[in-house]
Amino acid sequence: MATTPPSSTDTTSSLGAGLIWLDGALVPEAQATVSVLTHALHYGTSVFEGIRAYETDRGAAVFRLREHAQRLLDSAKILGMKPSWSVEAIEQAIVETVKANDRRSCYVRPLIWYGPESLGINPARNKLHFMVATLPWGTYLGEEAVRQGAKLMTSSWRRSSGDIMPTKSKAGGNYVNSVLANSEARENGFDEALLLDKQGFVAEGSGENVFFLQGGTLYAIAHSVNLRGITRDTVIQLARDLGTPVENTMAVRDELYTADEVFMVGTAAEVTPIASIDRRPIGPGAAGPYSLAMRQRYLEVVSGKHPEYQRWLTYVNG
Ligand code: PPE
Repeated sequence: MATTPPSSTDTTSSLGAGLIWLDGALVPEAQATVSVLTHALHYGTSVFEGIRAYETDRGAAVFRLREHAQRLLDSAKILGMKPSWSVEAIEQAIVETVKANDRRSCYVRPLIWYGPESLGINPARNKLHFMVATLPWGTYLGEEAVRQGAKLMTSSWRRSSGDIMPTKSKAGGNYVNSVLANSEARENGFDEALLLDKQGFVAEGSGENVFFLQGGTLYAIAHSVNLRGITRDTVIQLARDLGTPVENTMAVRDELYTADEVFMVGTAAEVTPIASIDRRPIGPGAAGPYSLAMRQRYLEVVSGKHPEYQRWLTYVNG
């Protein structure tokens, strides 16, 4: 039966990304397409970042750009990729893309991936490509989850261990683990998944790091399989500057059940209070006061309201 092949634009839905940086040029979203034989599409051989730019009094500012650009290159290095882009070139592409789309605030998604030069597992002959997209993106787990606290479910999927997947790399393939855990939680009526390691220690959310408050001390879940969270680092510094004692810790899930408060952090999730885990209310079963205050503080800092944290902001208009 003769069929008409769809044109590339028929299969491209618009996410409102506008102009996308693709290998050195800004192209409209509908034209920023790749071959179906792209190595990364078959084997997950890509590395990415999630960054946010926020509206400030001086126009859009990218939050902690250097740390994100450096982590992108670290992720590539872990996979054995040899990108030719410097950290400065990556930063510049990001700033240019935010500027070109005249964004006041947005989510920024850079991606480095192996192209279609050969099919088969070994990527030695595949070229690396680099793109940056900027998207309008609101609260990650929904407005209600932020206001009332999100409902977490311990996932039946365990966090990949470091001897199976390179979990410090933000590699596309690693995210199958997160997709499975998050989908399971959503299909069961929860907002987000909490992943444990094989021994039952709390690792992280499908896309967030975890904190809990107990007796006035803030505990930052520390687990070597977790992504080195930039928001986690930000929140630790903000908490210490506010005089809250902070400790890095491993924890099992029942320590979270009985905590005074639990919250999750990430570039997309920002600071999201947790109301319940596995249907057990955390504290009063609503967003806790410390979590809400930290969320507020974080949103002020990222939008340039506190001069002492200006070093974390890159203003796209200079
Ligand atoms: N753990 C994981 C597994 C993770 O994906 C993220 C970010 C974090 C922790 C927090 O890291 P940081 O953003 O540096 O504070 N998750 C990104 C992807 C979200 C998505 O849906 O895609 C993000 O928040 O941008």
